[in-house]
Amino acid sequence: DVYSTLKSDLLQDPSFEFTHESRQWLERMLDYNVRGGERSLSLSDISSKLNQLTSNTCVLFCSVLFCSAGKLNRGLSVVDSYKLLKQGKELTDKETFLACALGWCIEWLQAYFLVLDDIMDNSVTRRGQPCWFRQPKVGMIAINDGILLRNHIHRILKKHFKGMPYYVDLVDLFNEVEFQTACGQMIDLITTFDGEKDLSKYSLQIHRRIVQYKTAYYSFYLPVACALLMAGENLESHTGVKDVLIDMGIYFQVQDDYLDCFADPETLGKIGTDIEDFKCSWLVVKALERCSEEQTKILYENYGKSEPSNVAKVKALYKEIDLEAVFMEYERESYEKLTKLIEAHQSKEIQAVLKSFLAKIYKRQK
Ligand code: GPP
Ligand code: MG
Ligand code: MG
Ligand code: MG
Repeated sequence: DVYSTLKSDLLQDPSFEFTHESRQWLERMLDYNVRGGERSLSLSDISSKLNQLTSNTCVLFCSVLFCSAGKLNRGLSVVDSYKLLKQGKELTDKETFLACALGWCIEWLQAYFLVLDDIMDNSVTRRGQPCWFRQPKVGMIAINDGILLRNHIHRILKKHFKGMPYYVDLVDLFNEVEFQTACGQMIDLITTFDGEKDLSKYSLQIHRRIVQYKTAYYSFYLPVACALLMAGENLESHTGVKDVLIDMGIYFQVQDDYLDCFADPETLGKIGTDIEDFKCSWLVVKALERCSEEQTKILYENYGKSEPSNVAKVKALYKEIDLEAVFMEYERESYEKLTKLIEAHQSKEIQAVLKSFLAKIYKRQK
């Protein structure tokens, strides 16, 4: 419901004279990228489709609906965190609306990043559907759509939060986090494309720096920071929380790197491109640590090439040195470390927020 309200506000924005065509474009673009494809069908569309199907195809159709939607983890975390910070007190309708609206602002931010990231990474699918720029009639218009998605965040904030005492802090928070993410994306890209393809420059330290900036701030710190501001807290007095969230974000991106190679693209909703793109992925860093001289040679010869035969050789090598087991061990250790850090925190409410976050991502498959 909140998504529909926000979308309809944006489609009636008085600062622009919409035509039928431009309104239609925007609506399709939002449903495709913010909601993620088929899930944006109305309930009556869905039930009329289901009526036409046999039971097997019905199950298939439902799983397609499920796969093509975003998980909304980041957005829902704002609402969950705010509830926990309110210590289980019933939220008013207004508070619920505002927490959901902030959650959607993060989903808008994510849509903006993904539309552009997919162009930069030359990706094929996202959330079980073709990347937006690969849609016929879209192409590089997707760049401007990304810019619009970015602007929508501030239109939503202005419309619904302008009178709030924390409005300036909220705007500043979104700007700071966007800046940090763009810097992370910059180092992800320049590490990959800087001159000769040279694997010897890749290390765990460089990987950590990239993922801290490109993923952790907007995916983990931002939702909790939004909830804290709404609850009237000062962000400066919560630096300990920030540190745990950044570590959690790093663990989350290591999972993303692992899934890029090892997950079933049907489940993941996207086809991995890290090997072809010569990315400084956690997997290649770990492989470099563990390879014999012979195996290192294979990695150097095949990493960063788009031919399927080269990619297959890298994947076979990853299996040979059992990177899956290395990842499982990393996952177990990270979970333990993060749990200890969380339990060291003095506030029980904040502990609950952080634990619910960790539970959502531990051993995720998509
Ligand atoms: C995830 O990297 C990082 C982002 C989506 C941030 C993009 C930032 C911009 C300023 C555009 P990734 O490429 O590993 O994600 P995925 O695997 O989902 O493509
Ligand atoms: Mg990327
Ligand atoms: Mg990408
Ligand atoms: Mg990735």
